Amino acid sequence: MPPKPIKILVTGAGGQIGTELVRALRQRHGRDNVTATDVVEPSPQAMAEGPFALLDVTRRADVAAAVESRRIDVVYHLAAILSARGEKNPGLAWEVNINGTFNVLEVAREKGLARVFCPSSIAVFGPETPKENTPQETVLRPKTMYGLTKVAGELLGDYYVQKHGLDVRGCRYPGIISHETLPGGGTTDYAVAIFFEAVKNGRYACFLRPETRLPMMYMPDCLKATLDLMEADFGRLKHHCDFNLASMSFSAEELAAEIRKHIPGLVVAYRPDFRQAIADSWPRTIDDAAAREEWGWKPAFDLASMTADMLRAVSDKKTRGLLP
Ligand code: NAD
Ligand code: AKB
Repeated sequence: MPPKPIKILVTGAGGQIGTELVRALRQRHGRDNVTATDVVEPSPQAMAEGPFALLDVTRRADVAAAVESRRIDVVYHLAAILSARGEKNPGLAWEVNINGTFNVLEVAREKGLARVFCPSSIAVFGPETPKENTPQETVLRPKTMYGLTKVAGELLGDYYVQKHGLDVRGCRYPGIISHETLPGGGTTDYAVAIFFEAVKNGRYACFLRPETRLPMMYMPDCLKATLDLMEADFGRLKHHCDFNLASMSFSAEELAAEIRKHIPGLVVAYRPDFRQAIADSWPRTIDDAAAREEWGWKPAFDLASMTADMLRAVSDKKTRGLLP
């Protein structure tokens, strides 16, 4: 008998990471074994790619019903309100990030799910954290609502591992750079927007100062990290929900200079807004030795290869008339 297929549910699947993670999971596990869910309906194209259900993670009974009716084994819980949007609406960030995550973990415990993925973020760090080579174990005193909900999410996930024997895993993603779905209201979003504006108009107004350096990662590495962590041998993991994860770090002006190697005329103006204070509170570089040791993490892309690939993909969208 062939092994029973794993049934997967993804929350927040219409977002920047979810759109591409759902595709990667469907390639691995089969189209109909991966249900994408979100509080908003996706594009008709995404709808046509496989099963979708509307699901608000703040409604625990609905989460339980979706898991039950679709006989779900594994949840990738991506629904969240990110840093900049969270500062504009802290109540919503609390509701979705804290109560939504609690609901997903409670349902996972009640239904005896095999595994849950709850991503965290470099937003768990704050101004008192060492900024260079930020250690795995360090001060977690973030100054944003998003950051504090992510600290709580890590602690909650670890609590379910220790207290209930639930297999919960997560890593602290840096800013994710991608070209399929635009980011949903974070502080690192400039590093995506600059590519689209460079290709469309040859100019970009950046909301961070030129010297602001942040940890970033290209989407193919983000997907690889997620899948590798979820497929790692549980017995090898000493950490569970809080793995530091690194790939590249660059400042806004270094990114602009790299893009200028391909688009020499790019003009960038710097007009810092409220997101500057958030960026200033985050690390510049990350020590991800625990992820490397415990599940073999190794990124493939650096600034030069990511930039070349992003420009190829965004220019291709322009040629096909698909730019947003
Ligand atoms: P995103 O903002 O692009 O997508 C989040 C999705 O959640 C959206 O589609 C939104 O509609 C949905 N959502 C919001 N409220 C909901 C609710 N009540 N119920 C169900 N869905 C709801 O976010 P993303 O960038 O794809 O991030 C996914 C996860 O990765 C989040 O946990 C985020 O904190 C984490 N993360 C992302 C980054 C990044 O740079 N993208 C970096 C660090 C961590
Ligand atoms: C944000 O900027 O809020 C996210 C993140 C780093 O968590 N991209």
